[in-house]
Amino acid sequence: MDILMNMWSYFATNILQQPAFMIGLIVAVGYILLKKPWYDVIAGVIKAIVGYLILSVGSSGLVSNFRPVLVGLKDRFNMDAMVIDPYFGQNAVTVGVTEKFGKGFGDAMILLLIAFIVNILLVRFSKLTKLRALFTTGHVQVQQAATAYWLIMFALPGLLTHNVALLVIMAVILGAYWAVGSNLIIKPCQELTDGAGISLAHQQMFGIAVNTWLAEKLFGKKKDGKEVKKIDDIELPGFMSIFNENMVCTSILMLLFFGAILCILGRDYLTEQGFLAEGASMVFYVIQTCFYFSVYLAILQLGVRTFVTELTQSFQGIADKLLPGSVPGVDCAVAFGFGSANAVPLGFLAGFLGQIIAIAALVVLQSPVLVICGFVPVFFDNATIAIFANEKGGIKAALILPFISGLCQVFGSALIAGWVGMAAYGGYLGMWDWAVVWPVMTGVMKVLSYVGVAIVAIALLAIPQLQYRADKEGYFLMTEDYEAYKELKEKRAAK
Ligand code: ASC
Repeated sequence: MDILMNMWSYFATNILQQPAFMIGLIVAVGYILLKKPWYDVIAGVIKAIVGYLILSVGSSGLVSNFRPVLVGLKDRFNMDAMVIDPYFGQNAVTVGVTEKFGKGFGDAMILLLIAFIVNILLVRFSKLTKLRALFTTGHVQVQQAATAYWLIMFALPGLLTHNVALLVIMAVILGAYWAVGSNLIIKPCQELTDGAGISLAHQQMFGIAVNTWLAEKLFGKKKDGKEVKKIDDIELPGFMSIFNENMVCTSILMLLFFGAILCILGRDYLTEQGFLAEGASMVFYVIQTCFYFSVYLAILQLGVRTFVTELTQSFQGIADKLLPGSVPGVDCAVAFGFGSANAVPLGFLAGFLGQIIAIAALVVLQSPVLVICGFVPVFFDNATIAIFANEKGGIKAALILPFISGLCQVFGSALIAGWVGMAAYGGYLGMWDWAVVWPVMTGVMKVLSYVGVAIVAIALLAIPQLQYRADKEGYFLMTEDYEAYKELKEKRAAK
């Protein structure tokens, strides 16, 4: 048993929680199943791992550069507030879970393994479950397992003394959430990437589904058949035309935005914290810091281009032999390699505006829980939502929907984190699904106990059934043969 536990722990730490190696493993298995020569397998695996590591350099560069800037506001003004950010959320669980529930953090990692197995099984039996997507984003799974661990223990305190039952219930709910969420957005992902055969497995999957739907319903093609104006269709006149270039647009917007925040933080604070060297030029420090935003975005997009092709091709082996008709779910930053590049800074700024207004409302209403924007939700959620919203509803959708999403992130997080007691430990995950969907699921389970668990599980698993019913002919075709699916769609449109 010990040997097994050690093997699991080694696998979990080095592969399952490290998306680059998880993707590498998937590519290896896929190519081996496709009977590729060994040297092609090695080349593919290396490209996939290096590509994913490049993506991680981009996304962690963004996180480590810009998170302290936002969190700095809290220190600078001595605010007693909770930060909505996955890393702060995970930290709150690590610090608080023993005090609050008398449990260690270790169980959350066992929960991760069982939930992942639930995800694989649900996809393996896709004929029955209609689920087609496998979650591969390990670092996100760790953060979610930690938060789910807390939320479910809060909802079902009677289970605290029944370890096995507790873990099984958690794993079923979390594993179903992963499989159902990632499956839910296969169609918009296939449309965005023109059939790359991937979905997203992150923290705003329901958020993407809801906002894509709203974008189409509220802002989509009008009855007169006129196409909506997407971000890239807009030709800006005169000097404004420089904004059409993504790198220029992002750099200028970030210079205005983060430049203002850096100035508010002030030279003294920045030097004190070690961001700015003693005696260095503040002007050039601000310019360089803000331009790094575009640098990391460019790196991130290079990473996406490097590994997505390998993953798409190799996954065919897994989809043919092991998990029929399935696709891998990957990091939301992959969306930044597709669609309109300018949707990224615009969605971010619209979401930020929403969050700031929501925070001001919490202050005015004297809410017992105050919130500080975390960089990860405000950027990665809202930029991703803007990309999908722009595809269906154009620029208006790409601005308005992330704005509303910013409101949801703050209000939803304040509500749930205050209620379950996580706010007292300084952080909550704060991403869209965890600010909107999980609070509802937690509420249902808290009020109805085991009946609530059954309702949540059944409701989740019913979603893919409804999706399948809505398009029986196209449902599996869109993952198995996207070209044929497009023909089917054209035929339908012609009718
Ligand atoms: C998260 C998280 C990150 C980012 C990254 C985006 O939720 O924990 O580090 O989003 O995955 O690429």
